[in-house]
Amino acid sequence: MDTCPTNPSDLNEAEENEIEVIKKHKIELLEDIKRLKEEIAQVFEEIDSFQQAQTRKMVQKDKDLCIGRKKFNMDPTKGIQYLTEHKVLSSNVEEIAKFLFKGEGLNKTAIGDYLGQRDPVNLQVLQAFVQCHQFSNLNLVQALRQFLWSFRLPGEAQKIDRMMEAFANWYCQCNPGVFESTDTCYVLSFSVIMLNTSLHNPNVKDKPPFERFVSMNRGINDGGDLHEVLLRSLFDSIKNEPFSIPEDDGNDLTHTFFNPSREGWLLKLGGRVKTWKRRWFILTDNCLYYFEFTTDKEPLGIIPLENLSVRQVDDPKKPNCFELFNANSKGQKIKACKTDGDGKVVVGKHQSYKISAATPEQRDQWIEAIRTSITQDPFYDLVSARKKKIANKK
Ligand code: 4IP
Repeated sequence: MDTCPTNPSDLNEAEENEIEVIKKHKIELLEDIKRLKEEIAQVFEEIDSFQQAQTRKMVQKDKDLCIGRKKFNMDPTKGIQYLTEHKVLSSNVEEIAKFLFKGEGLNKTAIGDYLGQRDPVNLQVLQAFVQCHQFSNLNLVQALRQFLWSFRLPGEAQKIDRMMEAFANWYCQCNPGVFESTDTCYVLSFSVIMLNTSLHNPNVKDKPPFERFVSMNRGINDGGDLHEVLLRSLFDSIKNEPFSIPEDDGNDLTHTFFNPSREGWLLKLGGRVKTWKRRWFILTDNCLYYFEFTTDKEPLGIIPLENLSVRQVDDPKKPNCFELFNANSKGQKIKACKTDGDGKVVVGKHQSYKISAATPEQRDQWIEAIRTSITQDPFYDLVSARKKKIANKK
């Protein structure tokens, strides 16, 4: 039915009402839109500030990570402490181990130092770190290549012992049945490292043939011999390609691990007559030699380092001093020989050797090199102790 009004004034009123209603709706709609816009703006603002906070957090985390790495490289324990305190790392040992295993921006000497420490947490991290390596179906040399590349083996015998023990344990778990025991794997690992040195260190003139490598490893498999095919493959692998060792300080394993050597001018204090003499020192084969001139063939003195200790000392007259001393038998003369004024070789008269270096850095480098040299013997002792253990199982 047609509902159009017939009266024009009625029509206007109806129209006006309708217009009013439309206007009201429009106003409401505009208000709704305005409110919605405000809400959207607010949401965007919140998203923005959330993103900014996230970015700030990430930037802060990156900064903390960067600082933590630097600290770690200077002092590994302090570095890890910083990273956990700043929540870059949790204190979970697996997480710390993965961080070290990944090793981004970390100095491999510092990683080795951290892993070698005796603290219970470090020992747990060491276990977890070793288990980050995948050794299944790798022969011992392949596994050692991987392992020795992931950090720099410290010089201290006890640290090396712990690390190689952890390595041997994990290798045997990854490759059951290859060796009779972890001790076999441990001894063979050292044997392979020594072989690497003998074959590739230019200072070692007597290069061992395969037969010597076989005889070195007689009876190490819990009394039995290892299969020659296995030994041959390890021998050939090392002969064809030496271990690659991280070179944080420019040295490599073949030179520093077993045959540390160093030479340079130092001042030495006399034994009975306390005069300082400038001498050319050479550290090699676990002995310290000193010469009057660099070109001299015969040394003025030879000091075997066996059983000696070295430490930094102060002297009122000379800077950067260190001393070789006998920690076990104080007051006794150090076993050494020297050439006297008539050219005769006589025993030394020193209870300690006080030596002065040109700079604190050189002093520290000499101390470190001598220490590394001194730790050779306990290291060999470790292997022979393990061999004895195997022999006693027979
Ligand atoms: C000498 O002093 C030298 O310092 C010797 O050093 C030293 O022997 C002597 O020690 C000391 O008496 P003078 O030259 O002033 O006489 P070098 O051999 O390097 O020349 P050491 O044992 O340090 O080599 P004693 O202990 O022999 O007196």
